[in-house]
Amino acid sequence: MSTYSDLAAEIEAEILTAQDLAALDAVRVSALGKTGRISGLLKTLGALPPEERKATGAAINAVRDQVQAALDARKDVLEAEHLSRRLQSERIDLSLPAAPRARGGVHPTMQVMDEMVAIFAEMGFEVAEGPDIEDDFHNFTALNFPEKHPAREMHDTFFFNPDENGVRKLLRTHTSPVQIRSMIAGKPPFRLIVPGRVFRCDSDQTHTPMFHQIEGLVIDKTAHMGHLKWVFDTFLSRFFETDTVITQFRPHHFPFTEPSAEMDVRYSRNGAEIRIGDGDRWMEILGSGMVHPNVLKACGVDPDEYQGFAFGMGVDRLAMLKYGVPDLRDMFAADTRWLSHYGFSGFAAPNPASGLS
Ligand code: 2NL
Repeated sequence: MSTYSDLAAEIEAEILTAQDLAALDAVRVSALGKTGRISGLLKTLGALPPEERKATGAAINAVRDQVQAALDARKDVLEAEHLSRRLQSERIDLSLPAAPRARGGVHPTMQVMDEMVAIFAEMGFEVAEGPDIEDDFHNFTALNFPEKHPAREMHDTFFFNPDENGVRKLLRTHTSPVQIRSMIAGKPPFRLIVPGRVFRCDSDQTHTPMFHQIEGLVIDKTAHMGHLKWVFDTFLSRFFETDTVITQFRPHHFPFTEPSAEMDVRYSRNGAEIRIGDGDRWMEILGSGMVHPNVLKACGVDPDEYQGFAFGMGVDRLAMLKYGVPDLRDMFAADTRWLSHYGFSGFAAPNPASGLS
């Protein structure tokens, strides 16, 4: 019996001097492990006379329980010490300034697009959006493109491979399919503004295969080009923040409008600096016209009852003009230094009152 209490005292002393969890575990293995000292004692039971086994076994088990309890208690102490050491060493000094984190910004093109949409929305235009992947009907046929129009051919349009029925989907070449879908789905009058990505198989110093457009559509009983001129004079003076916008229509041709016109705006140039609102040069700014009766018919709108105007302009070029970016390729280069110079905080929401500036 006294051998057992000596052993228990010896093991308990080891437990109390174990300075960390690893040392404590080594004591546990040497006492209670398969080949440990207490397990060794249990193995000697078999050699004892049967009448002694019960009492001896109970005594050994009591030592084992005592050792286990001492191990558990020491473990609690060591764990608590370990935790408080970590809390000390990993303490965060909340008075230190936080390290600046890399933050995303909004690309100038998207900011300009949002700002343009905000100006039109304030004039009463509804914003409509649609898919990038389109079909021949919505991108061309409904817009009065003749069957053999060159814009349908490979050099201008990205076509997908034909499906099992021989139907080729395409990447929309303008945002007009969205107006087509809106007219088919709704009832006139329509006042729509349609911002979005468009795609053309074209890539050089002044063309990228993906670019951004905003198109507008007004269909009512008496809407005419005079209204369009007011809309644009108002839009341009807000967008370029000047009261002296002068515009002109110049005859043009689009399959989807009749008559068609491009609109130019007066500007001055001083070296690299371009100013809208004064000077004696004309800059082409958008395409427009009265919606062709065939387009209205294709959308279930009666051209004897309704008429209206439509327009389209490139957002990327307007963004370059507004922010004085000289090279279109910079707009698409994804150079983060350039973006942090021209980009805007995600919180800088544009609005018609103050724009972005
Ligand atoms: C340009 C020319 C234009 C339109 C787009 C349009 C849409 C429908 C019906 C008629 Cl659904 N027209 N859109 C009209 C005239 C010009 O864009 O040069 N864009 C950059």
